[in-house]
Amino acid sequence: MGLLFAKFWSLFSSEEHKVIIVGLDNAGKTTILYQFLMNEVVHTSPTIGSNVEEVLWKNIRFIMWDIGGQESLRASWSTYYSNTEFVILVIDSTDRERLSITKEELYKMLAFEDLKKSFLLVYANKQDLKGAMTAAEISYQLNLTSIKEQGWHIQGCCALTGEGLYQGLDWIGSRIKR
Ligand SMILES: Nc1nc2c(ncn2[C@@H]2O[C@H](COP(=O)(O)OP(=O)(O)O)[C@@H](O)[C@H]2O)c(=O)[nH]1
Ligand SMILES: [Mg+2]
Repeated sequence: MGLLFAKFWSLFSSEEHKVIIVGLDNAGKTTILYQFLMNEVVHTSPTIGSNVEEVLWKNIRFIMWDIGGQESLRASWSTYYSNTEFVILVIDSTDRERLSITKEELYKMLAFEDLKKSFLLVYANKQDLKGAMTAAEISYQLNLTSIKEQGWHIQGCCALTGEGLYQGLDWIGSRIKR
């Protein structure tokens, strides 16, 4: 009953929060987006280069863009930035070689005017795999403490089981003024 009412109520609360999910290819972005949808499925429309879905979490309505991470697509990330409240950066925690590329892309992204007021959630994904870097290690490698303009948070997770994903969403929820 409570859930039904929450769903009903959300139909009237029109406020949407735009989220973009970025990261290199194979990081786990699409897996994460579809884990969120198992919670509340509203709408699906795959497009070339990105997936966009509406996700309802604790009465908060998110529009989440899962943006392709292949090298050829990264240049177009900036076309998704306007009105973005939250950036979710997904990292394959076993991919040590490409962490520096992620770092480069991250700081390029944060320099955009459109993202100056957004919040950054970093998912240190694939924590289930042997040899995965910890969230603390990734935070250090990415030099997250140097980020002053945007509020940020890092969360270890496993997209396959969903572990850690909702702690991340809870942090996002805590940044929303209501
Ligand atoms: N072991 C493990 N594999 C994962 C995890 N998350 C994603 N994967 C796998 O990594 C591959 C890439 O995932 P995908 O979501 O397509 O990555 P994307 O390119 O960032 O969208 C797939 O084979 C996933 O099943 C995880 O937490 N643990
Ligand atoms: Mg994908």
